Amino acid sequence: MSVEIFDTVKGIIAEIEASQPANEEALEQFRLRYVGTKNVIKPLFGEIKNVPNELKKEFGQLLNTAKETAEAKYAALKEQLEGSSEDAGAQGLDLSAPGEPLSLGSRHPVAIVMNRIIRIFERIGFVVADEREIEDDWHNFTAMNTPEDHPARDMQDTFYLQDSLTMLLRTHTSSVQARVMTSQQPPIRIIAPGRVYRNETVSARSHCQFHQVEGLYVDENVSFADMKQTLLYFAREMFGPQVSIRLRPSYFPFTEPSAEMDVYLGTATEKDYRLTKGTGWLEIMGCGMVDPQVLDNCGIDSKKYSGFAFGMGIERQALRLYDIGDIRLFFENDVRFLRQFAAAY
Ligand code: 2U9
Repeated sequence: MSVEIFDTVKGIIAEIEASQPANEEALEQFRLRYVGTKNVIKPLFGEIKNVPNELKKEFGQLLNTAKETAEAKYAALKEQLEGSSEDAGAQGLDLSAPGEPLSLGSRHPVAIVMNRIIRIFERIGFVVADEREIEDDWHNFTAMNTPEDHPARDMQDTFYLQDSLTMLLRTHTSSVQARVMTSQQPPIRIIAPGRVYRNETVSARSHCQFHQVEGLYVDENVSFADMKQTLLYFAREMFGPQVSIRLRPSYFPFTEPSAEMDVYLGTATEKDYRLTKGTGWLEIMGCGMVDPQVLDNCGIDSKKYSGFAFGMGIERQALRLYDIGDIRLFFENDVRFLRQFAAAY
């Protein structure tokens, strides 16, 4: 019996010490329970008579401690709560006032264009592949048929990591496809959107960082005709069902044959005339059949499989779409510029 009653009082002291009433109502509950005329400590004084004589003194002291702890804590809490509302009042704060409304953000124009391109390819089964921006030169260059003496590897073009001859900031998202091809076998149908870096002087027309979307399709019997139809579908989804496309011969180290794709927008509007320099044709991407050597480099049997690939720069498209005159605006993140773009995705 005596041990139990000691534990009860100790439990009350612990409860008092742990209480943290956050407002006046909770403080009043605290007062009623531990300090008021019907507090939980008072009736325990009546128990002194039941405690063995040799423990009476200790029990009495414990009860006094409980009482004093409750009173001291109540006084401190009261001062704290009153003080904080007085402080707020003194500073002219109205704690009951509603908060500042949060304004909705808007998507970055580069993200809007990139997401639109991604959605178009996702609808025909392409899957987004996401990878690292710091790459090794094998995935960025060697696998992509860009040998060690190729000018694209020059210090002027590529940001190498300090003191490293092999680690760099990727110069294109092709390294993503190289990583996918070395880790899985066809069928492969991916798009690789992302930021890339080139060591170029920043101006209104070019920047040391920009975004690309590249695509890759590898399977048995993939032909140039498959590529042409896929890219025609893309052009019509992006620019409208009336557009046509043309492919002009080009060169990339990783595709053979290679082509540039133009979209025919016409010259009906003044903007179309200006964008296409009066020709009606707008250049939008590079493409080609994946060079069999690139497939072999990545461990895919080029006798069994073939594929096509394409790549486009996003900033260039966004500049045209929104009639923006300076690429640097995309990277300054001035909200007066950014807040002008609203999009559902
Ligand atoms: C693999 C094989 C081939 C990706 C391709 C282009 C053509 C292209 C440029 C457009 C403007 C880059 O943003 S830009 O500067 N890209 O013209 N890119 S084919 O070819 C690949 C990719 C991965 C494994």
